[in-house]
Amino acid sequence: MVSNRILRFFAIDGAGNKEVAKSVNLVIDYPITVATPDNYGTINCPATAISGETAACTLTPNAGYQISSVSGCGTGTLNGTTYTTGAITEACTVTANFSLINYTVSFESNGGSSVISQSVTYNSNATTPNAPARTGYTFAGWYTDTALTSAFAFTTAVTGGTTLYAKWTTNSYAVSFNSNGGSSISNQSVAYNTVATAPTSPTRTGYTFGGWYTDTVLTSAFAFTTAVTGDTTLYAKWTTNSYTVSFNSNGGSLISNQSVAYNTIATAPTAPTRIGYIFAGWYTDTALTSAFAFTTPVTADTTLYAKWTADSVIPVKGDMNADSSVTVADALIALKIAVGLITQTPDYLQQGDVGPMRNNAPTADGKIDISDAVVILQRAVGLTSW
Ligand SMILES: [Ca+2]
Ligand SMILES: [Ca+2]
Repeated sequence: MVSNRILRFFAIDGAGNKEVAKSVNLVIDYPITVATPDNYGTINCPATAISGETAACTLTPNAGYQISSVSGCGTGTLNGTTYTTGAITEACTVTANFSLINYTVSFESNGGSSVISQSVTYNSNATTPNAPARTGYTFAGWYTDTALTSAFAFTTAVTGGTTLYAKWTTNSYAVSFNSNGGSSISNQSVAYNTVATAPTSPTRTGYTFGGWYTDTVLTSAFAFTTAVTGDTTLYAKWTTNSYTVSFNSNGGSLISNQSVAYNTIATAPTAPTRIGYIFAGWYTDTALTSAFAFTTPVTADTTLYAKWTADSVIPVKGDMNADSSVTVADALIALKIAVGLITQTPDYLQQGDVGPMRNNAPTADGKIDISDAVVILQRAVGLTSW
């Protein structure tokens, strides 16, 4: 609204008549002054304003400051940095105050535990927060870029809104191998959540490798497809080898094989028998020069050889078990040979071929059959003699 004063000029003649000759609008300009008491910014207003009109002023805060209040020259309005005064009807002053801006420093943990953002006054420092945590990773500092190439220094003054990004390095874990007496296996360094490589199986004399376990009592087998998430010790399992000890009787009675665990001892068997010979021990060589001691631990498949010395006593016919007498037991052996339960040997043939009876006399016929068993039985019970 304009409320200018109107100046009118009059002319008066000699008769006193007056006549309006001219009227002029007088425009009143009022001066506008500005005030920034805290000096944290400036105001730029028109120097004057026509009475009744408004004026637009531009406010410019210093770096890091913002407009906190502005008033004067009527009831003005602030829109952005432009302050529009009210209708000016007198000389007036526009006064502005400024305040420091607080900027938010926020933290993007990139998979780690969250970090609370900070409100930091312009040109002051953010506080170094406690390092975030992330399983399997080690915190490696805050960066100002998502590519993690520009490290942020907390001694750097904050001059704007800031987002910091956490950098992480993947932890590596040691996978070590306890061979439990076997050949040693090198440790492996394995990145978090990746797998170890199954090593070449260790070896151990007398034992067979039975896999890797995660526990000392060997109950939990380890799968090398399992991702490693911490230092890991694996334990080798072993099964004891068994070895066969076999006995070559060298013509004597058969002796059963023995299965003997590595590094334990075989059991000395009942001595074999051989018609016309006396057993003289077991040997490890066919030449019968190295006697075997049954106190010696077995560490491999072993064959033992019987040594025999000739018996000076002439064996009695019909004595099949070489005990120097003819009994029912001898007849039974002959019977078993006759029916195939026992293999006929030259010794058995020599001792046992006493039948059949011919002309009431024992008569060898080159084989052992039922008749021989009968004749030996007759001799055993005293029905015949020789
Ligand atoms: Ca006998
Ligand atoms: Ca016969």
